[in-house]
Amino acid sequence: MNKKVFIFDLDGVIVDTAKYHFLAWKKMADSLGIPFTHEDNELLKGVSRVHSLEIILDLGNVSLSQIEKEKCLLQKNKDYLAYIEKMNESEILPGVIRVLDFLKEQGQKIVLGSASKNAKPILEKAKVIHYFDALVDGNDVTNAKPDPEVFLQGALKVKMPNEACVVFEDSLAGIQAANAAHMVSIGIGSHHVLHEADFCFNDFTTISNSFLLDIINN
Ligand code: B16
Ligand code: MG
Repeated sequence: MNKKVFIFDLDGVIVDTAKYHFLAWKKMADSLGIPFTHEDNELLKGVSRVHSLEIILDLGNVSLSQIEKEKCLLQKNKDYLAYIEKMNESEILPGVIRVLDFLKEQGQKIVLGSASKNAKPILEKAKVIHYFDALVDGNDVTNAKPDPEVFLQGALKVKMPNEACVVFEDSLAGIQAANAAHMVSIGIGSHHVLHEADFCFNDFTTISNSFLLDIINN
């Protein structure tokens, strides 16, 4: 049996936490008088917490001292974690469990590659942490996507070559990171946004077992 490593991004791939990031950032933006829309929130997908704050401040043409920024980041994460606290497995995106089960049955490695520093508690809340052979998250990396570091570390953790890795991602920066790592990139979401992906699906319900077998065997 051929063995591949399937690296899953978290937010927007396994669970839809973007709505909670939005609510927490929106509260902060409101407090600073910065207009912040759902469309603006799209700019933050796959982007680190610190960089997300910079993007929002730029949107509002607001500048803050380092101490004020730290305070905003702490409060935003506190508000975000309050939403995560109430999360459960009902928030896993459609088709994800079927694909995880199929890959496990096929003896494939499963790794997390996320920019989030909250990845572990989210996987625990969603009751999917047992599927993973290794986790790489925002606490482990110094260079954010589109830098390939997060995925390269994932391959290293399971001692497999980069060329044997397949990445599921919902952000363009994540697809670019997978391509830069010479891994197969599979976009989850709009083809229009994820046009640099090797393959693209609207969601996991449209990924067939035969497609996965082709990936495993090629
Ligand atoms: P945290 P992913 C990313 O996770 C999110 O897409 C992005 O919106 C968020 O700002 C980033 O994690 C950092 O998250 O504040 O929890 O550390 O998509 O790479 O799994
Ligand atoms: Mg994501």
